[in-house]
Order: sequence, then structure tokens, then C-alpha cells
Amino acid sequence: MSKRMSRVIFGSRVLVRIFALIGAFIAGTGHSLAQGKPENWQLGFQEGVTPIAHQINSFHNLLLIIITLIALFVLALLIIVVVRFNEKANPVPSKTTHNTTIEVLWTVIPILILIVIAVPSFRLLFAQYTYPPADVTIKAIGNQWYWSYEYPDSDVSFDSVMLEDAELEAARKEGFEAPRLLAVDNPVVVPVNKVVHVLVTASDVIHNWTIPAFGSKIDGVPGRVTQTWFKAEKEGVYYGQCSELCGIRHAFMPITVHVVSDSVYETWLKSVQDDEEKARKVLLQAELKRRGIKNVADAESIQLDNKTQMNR
Ligand SMILES: [Cu+2]
Repeated sequence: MSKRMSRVIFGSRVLVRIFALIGAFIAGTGHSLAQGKPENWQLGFQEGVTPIAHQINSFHNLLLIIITLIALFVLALLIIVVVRFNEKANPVPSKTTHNTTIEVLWTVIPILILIVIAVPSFRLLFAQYTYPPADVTIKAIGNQWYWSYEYPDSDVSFDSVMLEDAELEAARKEGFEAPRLLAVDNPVVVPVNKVVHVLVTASDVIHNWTIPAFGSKIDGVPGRVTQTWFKAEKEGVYYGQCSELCGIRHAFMPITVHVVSDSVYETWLKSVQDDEEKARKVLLQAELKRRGIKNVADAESIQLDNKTQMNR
């Protein structure tokens, strides 16, 4: 086998491996991941559970393909230059300076690529900032270093503080999943398949309210109200973190959102202000049911108010 042949074969094998890797990467995004939180060795984004998150994922996958093809193309050009136009292979270089065809091509093709990118990009941007009518409105206030929440339509408000290690143990014994650095004492609770508007602001410095699985990420700026929206399609617990450097405990002001059925939401909303224990139990019960756990000592069954179920 000639040197050149072996080079070509080796090159194509590497290419096949690279494509296989890319394929695995794309296939890895979107499923078989832990829901609502990051996972060890995770590739790609967390599974999206809102229309916006789906759109972000597919836009990301499109960009990944385009950028990979461009990188491979440039790499191929570099390799050709190195092999064919080094001093040994090409001792007398050509003095060509212009080639109209190729100059038109390297102007027009990038423009076309940018147009292909611009269409889904603007579609996503408009979708993120087109707020469907709200079913539930929440106000999230960033503080150094915890979040406060208000449900302005229901006179509900509370602080949401990260659980320290000892508290995590207690929460896990109770039956909550309680991942480290992500779980909080008082989570946000919203109904599934409902449009939720989150009004975001801050009391001291800029914070950022983020839930990756919702595709929600927006700055909370002192003295201003910004807004994001989501419509979670799947019950579950979703975690996020403050995503704007806000001081020494920036990494320790996570966000926990429980997406629950209408009846659980109603029960929680009614009890959270004056019967914290019941509010906690109803969330725990929903979480245990979702995770398929039956025997946790503390998880008493709670009779959901059927009337509220009918009214929603
Ligand atoms: Cu912050």
C-alpha cells in the first residue's frame, strides 16, 4: 500500500469516528437523562419540558451540525495547504492574487449559511418574548443569597433558601430527592400544562432566574421588573441556579420548581401560607408517586380536595 493510500484510509477512518461521536452526541441530547437536573457525564442539554426548551434544543442541534461541517471543511483546507503547498511539494509558488469566482463564493455562501441560522434564531427569540395569556403569575425576587417568591393573585409569599448538608439528609429521609446545591426549603410550585409568567426582579444586585429544562433564563435587575414565561408539559421537580455573578454565595441560591397536577397545586396553594406541614406533605406525596416510591414512613396519604379538582 502506498503512503498516500494509507494516509487516505487513515483519514477516512478518523472522519468516520468523528461522525460517530457527533451522532452519539446529538442522540444523547434530549433523552435518557435525569429529568430536571444535570447528570454526571451528561452530554448536551437537559431534557426540555416546555415549547421554548424544545425549540432551543433543536436550534442547538442545527447549529452543532453547521459548525461541525464548517470546522471539518476548514480543517480539510488546512490539510490540503500543508500537504500540497509546502516548500518540498511546491518549490515554485504561483503568484496568483485574485480569483473572482472564488471571491464571490466565499462571500455568498457564508451569507446563505447566516440566513439559514437567522430564520430559526429569530423565530426562537420572538417565541421567548411573546407571552401567551398567563394562567399563573409568580414574582421572583433575587436577594443576596436566596430567592423570595410572591403569588400576587393568591396573597402567597415566602423565601426559598438552599438546604445545607444536614437539612438535605433530613429531606431525603422524608422522601424528597433533595439533590445537593439544588434543593431549597420552600420550592416554587406550578400547575402542569399551564402558562406561568415569572416577573423577575432583585433587591440588591443583579441575579438571574434560570431553569434549564424550561429554557428560562432572565436577569433580575434591582428597580426593574423583567419577565419570562414557561409552560411545563411534564410533572416533575426542576432545578436551576442563579446565573448572574452576585457575590460570595452566588453558587448557593438555587431554584426549585415543582410542576404538579392542578389538584395538587390547588391544595398546596391553599395550605402553604397557614398549614406549611400540609403543603409539604402534598408535594412529597406527588413526588413519591412520580418516582414510584410507596413506603416512606412519613408519607401519609392526603385526601385531595375533589371540589378544587372539579373547579379547575
Ligand atoms: Cu444571585
